Amino acid sequence: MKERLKTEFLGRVFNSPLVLPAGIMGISAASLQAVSRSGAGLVTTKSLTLKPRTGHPGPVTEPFEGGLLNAMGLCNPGVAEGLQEARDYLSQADSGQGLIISLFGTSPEEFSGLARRCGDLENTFLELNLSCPNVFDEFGTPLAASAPRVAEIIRSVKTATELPVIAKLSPNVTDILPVARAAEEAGADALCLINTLGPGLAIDITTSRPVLSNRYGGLSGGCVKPVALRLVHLVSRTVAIPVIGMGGVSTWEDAVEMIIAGARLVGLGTAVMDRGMEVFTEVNSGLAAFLENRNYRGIEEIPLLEI
Ligand code: RRO
Repeated sequence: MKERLKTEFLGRVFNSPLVLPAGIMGISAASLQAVSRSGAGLVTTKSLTLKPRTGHPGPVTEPFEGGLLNAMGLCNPGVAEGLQEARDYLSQADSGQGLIISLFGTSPEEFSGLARRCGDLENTFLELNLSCPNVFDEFGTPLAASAPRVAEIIRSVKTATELPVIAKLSPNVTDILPVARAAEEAGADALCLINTLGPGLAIDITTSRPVLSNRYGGLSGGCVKPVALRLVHLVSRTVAIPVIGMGGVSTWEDAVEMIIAGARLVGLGTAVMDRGMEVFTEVNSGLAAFLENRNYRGIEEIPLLEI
């Protein structure tokens, strides 16, 4: 792995600033390991719930020009099996390969209970998914819409774990800054943004019905990149904790944009679904060449956006 790509995050040094976000190839240790081998510095599990969930019936995805609509519906094997896969992953990971376990709950007690289940893990970060846009019917508005709720959940999780806590925020709010500040004040160690945008609607013109079984789904891919860049910029200049930036990144140039906007690590999600996990190798190569051409020793020397 190229020396210049090594990136510090919350006191550890990873092989690359690139991250596999929650929801893509994050169910098994084998797939997480394969993505690490392709060059991701950190990989994230699918968001885990107390009990296994099958998710929504198909169709759960619909591509469109510029992006992808998804309403997977939080399908996951449940925290017990998810943690077994996490342990298998960790048993083979080197110190430059990080793991983020994503957790989804509906209350402070549920989140802290999930966090407690991760108690025996080392070298792991916990992500609190406060922002799934696809389970309105079951759970209502995502928690990340409310700064006080976000603070309550983070405080509760911080009492239950020593592991660093990352709050995954939603772009689907009028003002993300009060939520980001509340998360930081409550003790979040880092923020991750953005979850998918919308939700949106795709229509089947032959049936006059929604394409997705859930009717609506979150948007990801190239079309959301400008929104992600703006929010990462606003949040990263407002809080002192690091921000993991994601949303529409698929090339090394996109990754550099995200870093200039203020991201400390950069997620590639929909790009992996479009181009396979080799996208990490390609983006790492481009990023390393960029750093070398500019004589930057690492991504932290890339000048940040000042507006
Ligand atoms: O599983 C999903 O439908 C899903 C989740 Br949990 C999420 O956080 N974001 C998303 O776009 N889809």
